[in-house]
Amino acid sequence: MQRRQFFQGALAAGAFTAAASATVGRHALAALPEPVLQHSAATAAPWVPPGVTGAGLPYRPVVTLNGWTLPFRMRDGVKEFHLVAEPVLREVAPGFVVNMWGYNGQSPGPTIEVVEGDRVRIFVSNRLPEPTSIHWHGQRLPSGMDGVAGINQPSIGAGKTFVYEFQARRPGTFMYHPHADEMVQLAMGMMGMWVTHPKLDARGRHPLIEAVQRDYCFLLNAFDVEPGAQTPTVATMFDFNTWAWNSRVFPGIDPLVARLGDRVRMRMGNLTMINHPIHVHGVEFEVTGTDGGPVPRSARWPEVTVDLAVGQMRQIEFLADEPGDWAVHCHKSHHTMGPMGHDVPTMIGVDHRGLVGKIQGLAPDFMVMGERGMYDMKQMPMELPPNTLPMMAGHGQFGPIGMGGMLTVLKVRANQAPDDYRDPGPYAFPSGSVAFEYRGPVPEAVRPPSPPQAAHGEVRRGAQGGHGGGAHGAHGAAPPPSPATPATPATPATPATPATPAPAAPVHRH
Ligand SMILES: [Cu+2]
Repeated sequence: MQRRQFFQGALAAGAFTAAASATVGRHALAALPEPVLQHSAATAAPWVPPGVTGAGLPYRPVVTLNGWTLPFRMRDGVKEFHLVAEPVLREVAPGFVVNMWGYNGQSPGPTIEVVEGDRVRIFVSNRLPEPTSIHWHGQRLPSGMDGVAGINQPSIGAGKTFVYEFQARRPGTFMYHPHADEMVQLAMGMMGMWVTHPKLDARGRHPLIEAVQRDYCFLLNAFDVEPGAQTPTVATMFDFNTWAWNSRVFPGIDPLVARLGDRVRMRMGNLTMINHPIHVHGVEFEVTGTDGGPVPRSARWPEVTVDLAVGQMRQIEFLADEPGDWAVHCHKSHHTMGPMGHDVPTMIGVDHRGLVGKIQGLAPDFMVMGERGMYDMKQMPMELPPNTLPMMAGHGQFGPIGMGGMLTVLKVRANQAPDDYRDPGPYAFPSGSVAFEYRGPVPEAVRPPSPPQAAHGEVRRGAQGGHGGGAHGAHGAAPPPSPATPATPATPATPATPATPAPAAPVHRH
């Protein structure tokens, strides 16, 4: 594959961790645009198209979390893109690389950004070992462009290239993915986002779509990668162990950075097999759009969590008016864990001191959950199999972070420059503004009295509705039975008698 530096100008916006190796080659004037490939999993600079943009006016490009935007070329007023479906090697987090299928060098594929009204032509080359197709989720288009193999078109055989062409008729957040051997191809990471920016009125406005200062997008996806393995198990239906945003897991997910006072949009799509309640700390947001389009203003309400069902997209917006570091995560606690947190037996309350060492003598890989929970595992120097992550891998300025998976940090800073997406580092908390340890005396907790059975260590036998006879009672002269003594009914005829005396029953103490 030929690669040449080309879109230097677009990337010169500069303030970025890694520039996309965006290139266009010598076939730029040939029938097929040479595919642009990406070799980095870092968040690429927002891509501003050079020169004419077809139907579109200038727009604020999106930032794809740990992803990039696919450059196009203009040809006779049509925006031409070239997607290549191919096996890729995706770094899911530092030290964890997975064999995936994706587009143009990465999973997910690049984001496609166009403007409402644009005429778009997408060449799709299949370098997979099996047929594929692309469905343009949510788009208004001619039926023959909808991409369901068998229904709308023949599948794209291995080695073949198909052409899709349609007009981007409505603005919004969309996605693309195969509709051919879906179980395998989605489980392997084949998906991407599509953003159609709105056409604005003469004053540069849209009645339902706000101008924002930061516009982030990402897909929710999941993989089942056996610890130590490198290829996902594609038959898995629910029991995934790698819960990802754009095929990355925390701490591999870049932060969402905002300047204090910025209006921020997040566009999210769910292509896993289960719903994800995405929770944003620190601010309230509104859902301003779905795959169906912008939400009418009268139908918006404040939220701090939005549930993304399978196959749904949600576009949320908020004012970043609270400086600090704020977690953004899926609220399903299993989805903020790394691969090594699954299939661990519950050992809370079990005293297994000394047990691990003995068992490790026989099975060196043996681990158990701590008897005080799993928090300690974050500090435990565990030897992991190669190519996996511990269940909780992150480290913050106050110590280990008890989360992984679908998590990142919204970093709101007063001194972040406009359009600067660089990670500003940990928040400098104003002195006296962080929760702290209390070191004074702690009063004894006042607890409600325990039930009589436990309190007295005495179990009344045969007590029934206040008629309990002394003959059956456990008398004070006898040693009190242990709390474990079963409350055996005196007669077989009253098995349902509760062990706890009715309120009227006298307590016999002689
Ligand atoms: Cu989730």
